[in-house]
Amino acid sequence: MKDLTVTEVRLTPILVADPPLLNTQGVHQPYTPRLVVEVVTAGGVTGVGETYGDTEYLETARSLAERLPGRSVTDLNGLFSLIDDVPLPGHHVDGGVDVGGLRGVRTADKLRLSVVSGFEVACLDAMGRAFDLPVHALLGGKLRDRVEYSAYLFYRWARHPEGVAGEADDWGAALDPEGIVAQARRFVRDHGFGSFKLKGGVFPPEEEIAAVRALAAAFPGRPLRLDPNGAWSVETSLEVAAELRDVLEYLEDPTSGTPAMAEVAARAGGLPLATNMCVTTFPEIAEAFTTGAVQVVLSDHHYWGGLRNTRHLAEICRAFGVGISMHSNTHLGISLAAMTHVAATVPGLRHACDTHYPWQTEDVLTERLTFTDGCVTVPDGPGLGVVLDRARLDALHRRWLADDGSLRDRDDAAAMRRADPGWTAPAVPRW
Ligand code: GKR
Ligand code: MG
Repeated sequence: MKDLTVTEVRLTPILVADPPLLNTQGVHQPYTPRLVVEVVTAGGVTGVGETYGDTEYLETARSLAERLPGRSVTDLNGLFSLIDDVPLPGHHVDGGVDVGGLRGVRTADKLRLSVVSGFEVACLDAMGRAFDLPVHALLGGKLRDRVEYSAYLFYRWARHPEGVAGEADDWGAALDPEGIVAQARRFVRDHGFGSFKLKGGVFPPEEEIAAVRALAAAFPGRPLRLDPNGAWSVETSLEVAAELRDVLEYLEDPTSGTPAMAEVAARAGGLPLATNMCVTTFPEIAEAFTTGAVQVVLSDHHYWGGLRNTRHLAEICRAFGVGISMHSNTHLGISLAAMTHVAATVPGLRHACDTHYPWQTEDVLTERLTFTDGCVTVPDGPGLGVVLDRARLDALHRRWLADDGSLRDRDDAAAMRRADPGWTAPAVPRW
């Protein structure tokens, strides 16, 4: 058997091109930080993982990386003990830090677990390569051969603000119902998506209701979701729920905080609520599930500490009769592969997963993953089934090195201030 002892961990922070997608906090920066984790073993096998790349993640990852050599890549449980001893970046405290706005508190747990996830995925990839097994086999085996994703629609500008360097694309602006429907049609043409999620919280709710209605008219009977990232009050959420109940699969994080979500859920006339904001760690589950605040949890395997924890979460959801699907943020193919492997193993996955991937024209893989009929075929090759393109990785790392620091931490509000100097991200629901 190959020697699975870790001899080296390579961390490569990168900046990835991102289009000017709008959300309630602001707009995406032209480049978003991600971190690629490589775990090298004595037997010559290397595994890759990907996670958030902002400075605090990178610093925490560096401390964890120092502790890994000499341990086995099979010691996945040990990663969680190791991370507990890792010092948190300066401003973090164990209880959590208020990151401002509707995003609320970012807990130390979430930071640690997001870092662990990149290492866990890299270790699973290394194990899979060493044993000649796909990651889904290491997770107990796939239950499906394809994982369905939804088209992730965004209001967007045609280009980044004047004076901001960024990559051009040919999508044009989408700022009204016609623009959103045109965007959806392109996603269907290029990737075959069969369900649609609109990122809301950008315009007054009546405009976003009109956009969802236009999607329903253009794609009758297709599952639709609207996600304003907590930008609405309870009353506004209820008004939107009443307007769109007949066409929505679910309403995602209409309002902010578990008690407010519970109030909306109780009065939304049976329209399910989904979240990737009020249930993001295990300690948050009890309140949300016992108060009926959410009917679908969107797991981000990064927040949750990796693929095995995502499966634990899925089991807890199953026990409570709560649905499960996947959340995404700007990410590359390593994370899409990881999401696909774990999603393939989760029983009762009834909602298409989210992905930003089609918005990312750059990647660090020799071959990008593709969507057919909106689905990714579950890779059956060893490990994640993806191959790192070192030249691409180096190029995106050089971009990170060349940055003066202003893009190394994602800040949608700061990016918006380049267009609107008076902009501040809302701290309370906007509508
Ligand atoms: O990329 O603008 C965005 C999204 O708003 C992202 O930051 C969210 O985390 O996609 C996410 C969501 O579903 O809330
Ligand atoms: Mg969401």
